[in-house]
Amino acid sequence: MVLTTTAVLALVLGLASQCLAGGPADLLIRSSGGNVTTSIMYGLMHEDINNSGDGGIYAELIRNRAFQGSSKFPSSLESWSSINYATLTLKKLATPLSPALPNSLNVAAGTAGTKPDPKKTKIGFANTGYWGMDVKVQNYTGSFFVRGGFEGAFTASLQSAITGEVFGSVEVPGTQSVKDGWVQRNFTLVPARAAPSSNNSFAVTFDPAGIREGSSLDFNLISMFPPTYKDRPNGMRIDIMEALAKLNPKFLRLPGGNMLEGNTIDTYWKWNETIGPLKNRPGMAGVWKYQLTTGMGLVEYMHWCDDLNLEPIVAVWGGLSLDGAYTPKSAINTVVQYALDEIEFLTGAAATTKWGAVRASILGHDRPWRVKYVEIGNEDWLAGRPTAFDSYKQYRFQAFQTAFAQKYPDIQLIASPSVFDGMTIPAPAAGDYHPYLTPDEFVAQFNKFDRLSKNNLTFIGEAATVHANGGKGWDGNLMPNPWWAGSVAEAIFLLGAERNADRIIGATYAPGLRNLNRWQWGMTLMQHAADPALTTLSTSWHVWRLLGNHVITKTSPVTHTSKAFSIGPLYYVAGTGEKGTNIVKLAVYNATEPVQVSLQFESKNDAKPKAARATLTVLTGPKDPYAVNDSFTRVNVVNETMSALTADEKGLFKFSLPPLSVAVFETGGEREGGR
Ligand SMILES: *[C@@H]1O[C@H](CO)[C@@H](O)[C@H](O)[C@H]1NC(C)=O
Ligand SMILES: *[C@@H]1O[C@H](CO)[C@@H](O)[C@H](O)[C@H]1NC(C)=O
Ligand SMILES: *[C@@H]1O[C@H](CO)[C@@H](O)[C@H](O)[C@H]1NC(C)=O
Ligand SMILES: *[C@@H]1O[C@H](CO)[C@@H](O)[C@H](O)[C@H]1NC(C)=O
Ligand SMILES: *[C@@H]1O[C@H](CO)[C@@H](O)[C@H](O)[C@H]1NC(C)=O
Ligand SMILES: *[C@@H]1O[C@H](CO)[C@@H](O)[C@H](O)[C@H]1NC(C)=O
Ligand SMILES: *[C@@H]1O[C@H](CO)[C@@H](O)[C@H](O)[C@H]1NC(C)=O
Ligand SMILES: CC(=O)N[C@H]1CO[C@H](CO)[C@@H](O)[C@@H]1O
Ligand SMILES: CC(=O)N[C@H]1CO[C@H](CO)[C@@H](O)[C@@H]1O
Ligand SMILES: CC(=O)N[C@H]1CO[C@H](CO)[C@@H](O)[C@@H]1O
Repeated sequence: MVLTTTAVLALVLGLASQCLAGGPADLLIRSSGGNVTTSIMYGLMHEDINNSGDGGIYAELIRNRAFQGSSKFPSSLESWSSINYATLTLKKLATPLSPALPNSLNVAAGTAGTKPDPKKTKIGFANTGYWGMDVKVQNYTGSFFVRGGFEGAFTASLQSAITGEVFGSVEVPGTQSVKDGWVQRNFTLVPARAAPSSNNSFAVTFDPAGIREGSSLDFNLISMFPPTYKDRPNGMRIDIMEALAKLNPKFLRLPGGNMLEGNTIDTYWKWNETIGPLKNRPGMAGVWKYQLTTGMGLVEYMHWCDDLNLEPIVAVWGGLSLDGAYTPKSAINTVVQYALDEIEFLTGAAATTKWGAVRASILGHDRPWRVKYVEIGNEDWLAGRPTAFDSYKQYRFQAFQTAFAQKYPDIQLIASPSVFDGMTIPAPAAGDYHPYLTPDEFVAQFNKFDRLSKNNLTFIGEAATVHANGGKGWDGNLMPNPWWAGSVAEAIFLLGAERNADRIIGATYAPGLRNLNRWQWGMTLMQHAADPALTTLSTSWHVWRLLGNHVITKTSPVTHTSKAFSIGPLYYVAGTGEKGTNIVKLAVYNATEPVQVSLQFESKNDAKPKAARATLTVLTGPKDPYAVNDSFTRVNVVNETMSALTADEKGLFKFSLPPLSVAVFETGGEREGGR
């Protein structure tokens, strides 16, 4: 960032604040006016990109656990290897485990010509996981299906992928002889000691002499989980969920963006194929170059909402795929019905609705969820434009709106384009705006939403700074990581959204997560690998966390008496919080000197405002605004300081904010701060 001409501005500013010292406040927070906010301003969005789902927040350790495939990503033995010269073959049996999982692994003793280790009697297969597996002294809950008569026991173990050292193992009883039948074998494995690194693998071995039918055994759905967040079976990784919880999010946009659309018109995210037992889930061709297990399905997303107390923003398929194909008008009602069924599956009464009954039978209980927000599609202005977008404007969105108004009139619908993408959104629906910008562009959008009319409710379902100032395009100069100047610019954009939080439903960074071993998209809130010690929180994580942890429920108008503050270098929003506190969020951009701030709360009556206390939390970054938290080293370049402030006898709070900083000022509580 170049800060040449701003030196002059800072000089002027310095003078201005000196003039004001002891005088009236630069910022006067009004006691009346303002708007009630949606109170769900900060939330989450998840897309299975770069193994952020499978191999990411979804805690499954075994990669390619059920040999799922598609025409785009054919079924394979990727991530599996043979132990002691066993012959591993991918098979499509006449009696598969289930119609959803037609492929399985056939394991036979090594064929003639190979040289099994004479000291070893057991053969088997090993899995390397998603670039390793974290091994600690804790419960690993596993299961596999096996077909074929066998006497003896299987050994399930966790071992080093480098030295072969075994950290823990468990004996799993063999199968009864069930001709052509599949038998599930469950186990709990507790390693005797922790592994020194995460470069470990999981293995299943057995003595081939125990095979009673033919000369081989078949295996499928080989799965193993470490302890999960809130102990959910088929659940989420604890460290990642904890880092997300610290953001104090209020909503989850699910199940993703491009992933919902799918690559082709018949390979969209089919909610009905992501529910129920894992053996009934075929998986799908992902849109980010890998097959998805869909182990993290619709219900798992809802559990995620339950566990973090999030408002689900359920995106339903809108009849568009990434190749630009879209559903013709004559068939749109089928697509609408499919979405209505999904909402009925989530919210319908078990006793009186078809899909509510399916939910009850799958989950074993009949509690329906409450869904207040439904988004129709994802970025319908983008793929296949202009004709696909025309179809959305002409009949696709309308068909959903008519049907939902009839069946679910209380649900707030969100169109996937926003008014800024060139769609007139028919009220009361909202639009979805996805800015991926440079820092300067974000800062320039500080007052973008001031001009939104009440009828143009907007959701910011994705946002991130992706290029340095002057950068453009998706293929060249994307930044490799969030960086401080970009994160500050995001803050300023968010303050602009919060100023208008009666018209902005909420905002979320995207994408949120990425596996460091599949670095496809630089900008993510958090990065992770198999080893939880490598989970890295970006500069943006720190900024979004600070802003998200001070919830404004009603905005307060602010008047500024210093002309220099009209638009930059200081940006701010004020309001009252959940507990009646006064909150002012501030950020400084493009200044070379610290900005002196004095702020005051307007008194309702003429009584002399009493002295009050507040806490000021300030985030600053490294000297180099392009420095990032180094992936794999967990270096945190964001510094947080908290200080206690006391107002002077006139009720003025005075403080200084460094260049490129983000701050939250919050008064002590009810009746404090001169209210
Ligand atoms: C809501 O906020 C906007 C922008 O600050 C303001 O113009 C408007 O008067 C406010 N509305 C109410 C009802 O206070
Ligand atoms: C694990 O170690 C093996 C053997 O040294 C190496 O080939 C592999 O790349 C390592 N895997 C990871 C994820 O580090
Ligand atoms: C494994 O789970 C059991 C049962 O919940 C529990 O008693 C035990 O402490 C756990 N073991 C470890 C190592 O966490
Ligand atoms: C294995 O565990 C699953 C999930 O908890 C359970 O549904 C199944 O009945 C168990 N199978 C056996 C054979 O114990
Ligand atoms: C899920 O729904 C889609 C769309 O109606 C349908 O094509 C598909 O066959 C369904 N899948 C299953 C397993 O019923
Ligand atoms: C920041 O300062 C630079 C250099 O003066 C200027 O080009 C840029 O427009 C400024 N950005 C904003 C958002 O004010
Ligand atoms: C963080 O800020 C405090 C207060 O200004 C300072 O004492 C400390 O050295 C800073 N830490 C880092 C890592 O910059
Ligand atoms: C830009 C835009 O689409 N604005 C819309 C805001 O809402 C009103 C009322 O629904 C529309 O008439 C505008 O077109
Ligand atoms: C599957 C895939 O596209 N993975 C990408 C993840 O990111 C790395 C690093 O940019 C790429 O090399 C991979 O191709
Ligand atoms: C990749 C990168 O920029 N890493 C930086 C992370 O932060 C430390 C401390 O500021 C720097 O030394 C690294 O260069």
